[in-house]
Amino acid sequence: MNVTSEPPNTSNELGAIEKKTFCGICEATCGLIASVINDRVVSIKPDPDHPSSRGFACSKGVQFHEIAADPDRVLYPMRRLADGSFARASWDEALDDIGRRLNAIRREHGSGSIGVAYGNPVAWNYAGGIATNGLATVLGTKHHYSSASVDINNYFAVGDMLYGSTMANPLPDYASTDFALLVGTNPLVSKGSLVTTGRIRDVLVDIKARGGRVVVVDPRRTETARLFDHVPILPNADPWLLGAMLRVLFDDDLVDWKKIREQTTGVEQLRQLAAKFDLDRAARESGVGVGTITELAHALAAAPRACVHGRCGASLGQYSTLTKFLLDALGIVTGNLDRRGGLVFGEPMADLDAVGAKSGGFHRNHWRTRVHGVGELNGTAPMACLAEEITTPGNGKLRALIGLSSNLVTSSPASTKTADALDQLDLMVWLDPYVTETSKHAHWILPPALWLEREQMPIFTQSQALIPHAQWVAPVVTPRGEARDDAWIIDQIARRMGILPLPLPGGQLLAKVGIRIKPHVMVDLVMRTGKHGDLFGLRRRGLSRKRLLATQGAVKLAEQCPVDVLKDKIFTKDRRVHLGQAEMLAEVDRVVASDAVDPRYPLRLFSIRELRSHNTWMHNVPRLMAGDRRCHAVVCPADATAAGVHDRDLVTVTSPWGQIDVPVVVSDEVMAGTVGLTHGFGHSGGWRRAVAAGGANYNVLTPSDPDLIDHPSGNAFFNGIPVAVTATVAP
Ligand SMILES: Nc1nc2c(c(=O)[nH]1)N[C@H]1C(S)=C(S)[C@@H](COP(=O)(O)OP(=O)(O)OC[C@H]3O[C@@H](n4cnc5c(=O)[nH]c(N)nc54)[C@H](O)[C@@H]3O)O[C@H]1N2
Ligand SMILES: Nc1nc2c(c(=O)[nH]1)N[C@H]1C(S)=C(S)[C@@H](COP(=O)(O)OP(=O)(O)OC[C@H]3O[C@@H](n4cnc5c(=O)[nH]c(N)nc54)[C@H](O)[C@@H]3O)O[C@H]1N2
Ligand code: SF4
Ligand SMILES: [Mo]
Repeated sequence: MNVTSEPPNTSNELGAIEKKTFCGICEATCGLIASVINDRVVSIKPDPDHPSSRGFACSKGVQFHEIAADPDRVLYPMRRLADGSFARASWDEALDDIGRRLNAIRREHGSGSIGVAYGNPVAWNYAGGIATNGLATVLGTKHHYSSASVDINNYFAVGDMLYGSTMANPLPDYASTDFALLVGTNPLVSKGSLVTTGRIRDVLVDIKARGGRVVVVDPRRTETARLFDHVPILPNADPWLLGAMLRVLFDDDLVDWKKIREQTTGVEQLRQLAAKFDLDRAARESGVGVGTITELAHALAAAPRACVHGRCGASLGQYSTLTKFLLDALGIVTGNLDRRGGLVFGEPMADLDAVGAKSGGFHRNHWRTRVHGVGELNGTAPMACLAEEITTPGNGKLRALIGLSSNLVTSSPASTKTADALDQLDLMVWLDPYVTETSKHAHWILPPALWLEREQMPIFTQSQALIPHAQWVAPVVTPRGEARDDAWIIDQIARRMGILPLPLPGGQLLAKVGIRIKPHVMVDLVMRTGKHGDLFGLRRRGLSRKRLLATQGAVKLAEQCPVDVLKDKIFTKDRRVHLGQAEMLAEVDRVVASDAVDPRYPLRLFSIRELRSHNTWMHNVPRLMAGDRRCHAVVCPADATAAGVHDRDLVTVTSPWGQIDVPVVVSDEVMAGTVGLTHGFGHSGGWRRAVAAGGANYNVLTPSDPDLIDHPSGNAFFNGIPVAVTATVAP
């Protein structure tokens, strides 16, 4: 790997300065070139030289300057008035008031009554994320809520069980595989998740082009499923399919005993777990026939190099840790772990995951939540528990909440309950560029800089890139108005409490003598002393923040992820993969004992993502909302007839936990017995176009009862919600 400094930012024919950066919206983390005139981004285009995205960017990335310039954007600290409206204040007024109130709450109720919450965009905000984690760590609070618990907690739990660290997670080596089994992921739209590769459509199409096979297991004939072999499945039934496949592998002696002996322990327990899946019942429960289950297992075993990958469809059912465990188990027992074209481990620019794993920074079940005793994961409690922690009286009740980049009223379970609970907080401070259905509940909304306006390194996606690369970029433009870095805002709030928000042992002591270590120093230190680092000058062409900031674009670290590295990449004491997991056996027993369908709610609901939406927050951009874009449900013709509804009708979707009205599309792209629903809609607050887009909030229909979410990880239960669809009766 070479780092060479190219000439700094170049200017184009219009006199605009061109600056290379990377997109901070989704996990593809595409390389971009922003054209800047007078400190304003006027256009964004893909970077053809980026080693991963190679000239690709989607409509969201190249429109992002419209968000930065959005007239509805919050640009100043805003105080909520008695009538619910917001009035501009100065930073000093805001921070002094927040500090005073936090200190009063702390004196009276202790640090444990103060909480933090963050959502998805923190994954592209290394400094903001470190500062917020630091604040929670130093406060020693259990009230630490992360969107990982509505997304990927099941991955963390499986990492902990199989590989000895919540952060250890193998990646599907798409570029060299012969067979890819995709379960509950739609990369043509999402651009990939928990795997980072630019041009993912091309990467997958290439598998087929070189004679390989891609199988897509999904209740909907998605954009991805249309290109490959589609296996429709009922939502929330993945453990049945995957468990039955595992059973076939053992029963038909298709497993790779040599690799199992080399790499793992506990295979006998895994075999016993698989034996609990009856094939005929699996077929009934999942809607996938015994013939298909058997054929898939045989194909997976027969492929010279095969990989498996699951995402939201496999992560947001009721037994999501078991689902992910079974998926990995399929890859492992067929000998595909740590093999080219199989499941491989990433090569990050700064191996924070390894440092965290070795220093005990990542864990599971070290403590339990106050109200329902749900186990923590990486020091965080599930979003599903947030409302009850606010509303349940007693010691340790959550009284003050500081949140950033989270629209949890829309993105977390039991939205109505959550929204009501927020109003009971003594103090709510929210860092968000918009007055959203969440931030509108806050006493203070503080204006964050957006990713074009802050320094960035890809803290989250660096360890999951299939083409390992390094990039660290300076802000492209200065923040608009009085917006400030999230990290700066958190630091200022913490200062008012006499805290340095850094999750570093010894950090507080140093701060007391005036040495305040900043997040970039921490990450730079890990990078410089790591495999690709400059070792403070000892390695002449190695990485450092300074050198990367001076470099235009990204630096390729390797052509592909390494193989034969298992012992360096996992953290179990014996450096083996632990297949024998009593907790998973217990989960299988729960699945096997699960109830039959309640006839009042005969259909199963699942979530749909769209290309021009991003979770809950891209509905205010005119060009992304062009055309007839609406929140909608999708049912198949037979289910529509049974419910007496027609294409474009307004329908009422009812679950045991809530009810919403949405327009319906009748289409055979969804499997019979299921209802697809776009999520992330139903806005209120000050983002006018998003509010005007209408629609309803999916998560009004989802439960927060801790018994109903995934037990081992606390991950939310969104897909497979029992529902009924009826024609909406006019009021
Ligand atoms: N029913 C259902 N619910 C789901 C899902 C599903 O599939 N179905 N998916 C889940 C998943 S995977 C996720 S990740 C979550 C996502 O949901 P959230 O975690 O809530 O994240 P987003 O909706 O992406 O954005 C949250 C907020 O961040 C603000 N924001 C954007 N950039 C910045 C920034 O730089 N700084 C600050 N301070 N704020 C910023 C935006 O204005 C927005 O209000 O939703 C989950 N909810
Ligand atoms: N355009 C766009 N891109 C995004 C996002 C976005 O909102 N818009 N969000 C980003 C985020 S935060 C994330 S986490 C990723 C998610 O990345 P993905 O998981 O790849 O994206 P989804 O579109 O949610 O794909 C999940 C698929 O699972 C299917 N599914 C639902 N329930 C089940 C089930 O029970 N079993 C199975 N087998 N399948 C099921 C759905 O039909 C859907 O096709 O995308 C990221 N990228
Ligand atoms: S695919 Fe994702 S990372 Fe790439 S430009 Fe679009 S939103 Fe940004
Ligand atoms: Mo996500």
